[in-house]
Amino acid sequence: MSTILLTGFEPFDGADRNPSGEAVTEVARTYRGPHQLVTATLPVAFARAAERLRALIDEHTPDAVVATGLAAGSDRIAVERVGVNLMDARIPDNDGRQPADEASEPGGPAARFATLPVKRIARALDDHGLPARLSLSAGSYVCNHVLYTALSAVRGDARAGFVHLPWSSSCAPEGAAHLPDEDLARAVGVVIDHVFEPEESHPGGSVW
Ligand code: PCA
Repeated sequence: MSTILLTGFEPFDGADRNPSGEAVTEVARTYRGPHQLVTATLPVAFARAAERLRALIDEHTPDAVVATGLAAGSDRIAVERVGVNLMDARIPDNDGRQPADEASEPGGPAARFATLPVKRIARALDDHGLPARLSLSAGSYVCNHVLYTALSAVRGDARAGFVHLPWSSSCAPEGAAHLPDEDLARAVGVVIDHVFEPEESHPGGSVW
């Protein structure tokens, strides 16, 4: 049986909820296989998030890592294609740390491509009526750091990638784009159902 490590994040930036952690908790509650699912809610703190992720990978040796986070302002589910070796924070993390122009991993490659079948996943989301797009940047905050770290930490041919979620309807700030809570949980479920499928090769560009 394959093991998937699925993560979301705690709240940050003064919010009291984070839809990614909530969607992951909901999937953990309802998932019925066929894979073994290990779930975690990561702190929105550069050092501790990476440390926790590496510890989870050491402990469970997952065959795939699917990390999720909130992209406030987005109205679509964004399947990230690349993590960059950069920490450049617009706001302090939950430990008060605000790196500027620092490497995620000193000496590491400038970028690492996600190894999930990103086009296959974006299409699957679309097939399920969920608004999806491919994204060429996960930013330079804690989500990107987690994606870059996951791609560095997985063993052998294990896959890793990141999916950014919009706000959920129940916690979106006034005027912010959002999707129904159940759609976000459903989207995370669709993603994990397709992580081991072959990638689709067709022209796609950055927008689905
Ligand atoms: N989103 C932030 C960090 C945690 C989260 O849910 C980001 O996009 O980096």
